Amino acid sequence: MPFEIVRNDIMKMKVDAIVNAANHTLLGGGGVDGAIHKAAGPELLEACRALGGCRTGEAKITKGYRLPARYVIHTVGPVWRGGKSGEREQLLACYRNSLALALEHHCESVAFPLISTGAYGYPKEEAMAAAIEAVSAFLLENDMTVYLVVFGRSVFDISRKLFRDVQEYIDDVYAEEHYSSQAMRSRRALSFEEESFPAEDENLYAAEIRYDAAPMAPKAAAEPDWQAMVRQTDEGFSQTLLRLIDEKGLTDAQCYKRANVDRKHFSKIRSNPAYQPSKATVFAFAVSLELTLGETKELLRKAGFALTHASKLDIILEYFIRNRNYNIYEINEVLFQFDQPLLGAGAK
Ligand code: AR6
Repeated sequence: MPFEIVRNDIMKMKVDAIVNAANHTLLGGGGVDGAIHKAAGPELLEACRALGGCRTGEAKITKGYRLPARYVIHTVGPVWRGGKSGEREQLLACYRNSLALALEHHCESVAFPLISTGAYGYPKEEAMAAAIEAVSAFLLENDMTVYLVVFGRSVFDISRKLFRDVQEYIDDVYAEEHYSSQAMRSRRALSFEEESFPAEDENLYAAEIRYDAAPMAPKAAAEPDWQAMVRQTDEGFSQTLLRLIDEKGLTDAQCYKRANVDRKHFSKIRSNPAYQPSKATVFAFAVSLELTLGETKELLRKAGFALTHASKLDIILEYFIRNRNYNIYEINEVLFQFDQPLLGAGAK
């Protein structure tokens, strides 16, 4: 589970380190800072006194004392002054420096609050984007499980335009699905009455057929390689995945990191030709390999699934793949907002 966005109280996270949104003094305050000091006990304050404060963007570490976490990483986020005073760079530095300290202390899991988005006034949408950027860059180079912990649903405010676009897409596809199933029902009724389909009724299926025939990989003009095709038909999910990784010129590590899948999970897939992934895992690899919609359907089929417009998860993924947006963290933001399972992180 390399990166997960969770809705929780950071104090409840069972991780090696939690990050504190502190101030320059490191001597406690309100918000997350107040809650951490209260739960960790006076020993934390003692340890913080010895640190001599902390500058904006920097990070310092103490033990967790009475907290379940072994460590607290204290970082000082920027105060929002309109965005033209280097706030974004400072916020990115908070995440980078905190993660570097966690790595130095051999932490396998870290939980961050949305730094600066409370008392310091940083707009949540932009703070979330910066957090995602810093954490995902770090995870491309390092193995760690990182949680971004948001407090309450309204805090999780994804890019409004993206959200609106996805919502419109879902509405359109649902409408179309509804129309198709109505058409299907009337057609079934007809067939029951007449025992056969009138030819002119075929266009009732047009919408569905058009979807199924959507973008496939361009076909080569040359004779098909039948042996290769037969070989590919027999392939299971794992074999297909490994072949695609090679074809796309990726290493295994690049592929599973981009899929937000951890190494252990990937090696299970690798070593078991009969591995049965969840649908979300198949989508995670489709995104990491930047597959077309046609290729995605094929990979789903290998795992025993079909792309369906009856599922929001499928429609959302279809939206991103059609728009060739393969940013898994952005996709996960949207899935989170729509209460759908996230890709990679924690999925089978
Ligand atoms: N778990 C997860 N998130 C939380 C929790 C919690 N228990 N409590 C609050 N948040 P803030 P800042 C969210 O104000 O903006 C302190 O006084 C909260 O909704 O804690 O960096 C320090 O001493 C918000 O989205 O930190 C500093 O003086 C986010 O955590 C100053 O506040 C951060 O809110 C730092 O301000």
